[in-house]
Amino acid sequence: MALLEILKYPDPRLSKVARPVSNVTDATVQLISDMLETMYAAPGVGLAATQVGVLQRIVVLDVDHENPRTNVYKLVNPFITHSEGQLVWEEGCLSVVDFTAEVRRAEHVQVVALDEHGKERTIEAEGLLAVALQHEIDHLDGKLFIDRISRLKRDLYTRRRRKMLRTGIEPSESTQVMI
Ligand code: GNR
Ligand code: NI
Repeated sequence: MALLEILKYPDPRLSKVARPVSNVTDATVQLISDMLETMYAAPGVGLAATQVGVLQRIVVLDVDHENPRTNVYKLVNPFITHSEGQLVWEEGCLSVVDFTAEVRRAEHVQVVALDEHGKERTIEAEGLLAVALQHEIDHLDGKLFIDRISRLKRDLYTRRRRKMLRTGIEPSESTQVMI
């Protein structure tokens, strides 16, 4: 069991496309276990392998933190097979610190993936699970939720983040833009 380091924007590794897992091995099972520990410790409702610097198509999710570990998804090579409707959800990301924004996504998705035994599974999702699945699969394709908001909002965030990294000082509340 190990906690993994979560990469933060603007780490260039977050923009890489992850490769499919060809065989689900003991190493895959170990990575999934470490990713789950890291996700719960953060805490977050999902985590993609890309966020811990592993460019393999692996995602873990648990959107029910009231009853942790009862509805855990361990997904290998997940892909969206059907999506329907639209919604707008206020998203955050463990790799995008101190920022949330509304993002438009599909309302319902069907996702097919392998589980930790290499068995194919189909998931029908709506609400937060649907949003989180789309958010995590985006990570595997090198995309962050800030790539899905207006350029104005993204630029305000990326400038604030770069300034923070340069100076080590958080801008005051009044200059923070959380829209
Ligand atoms: O913990 C998380 N919460 C969240 C809230 C709304 C939309 C997406 C997410 S995913 C995020 C964890 C994360 O960054 N996963 O990649
Ligand atoms: Ni994220």
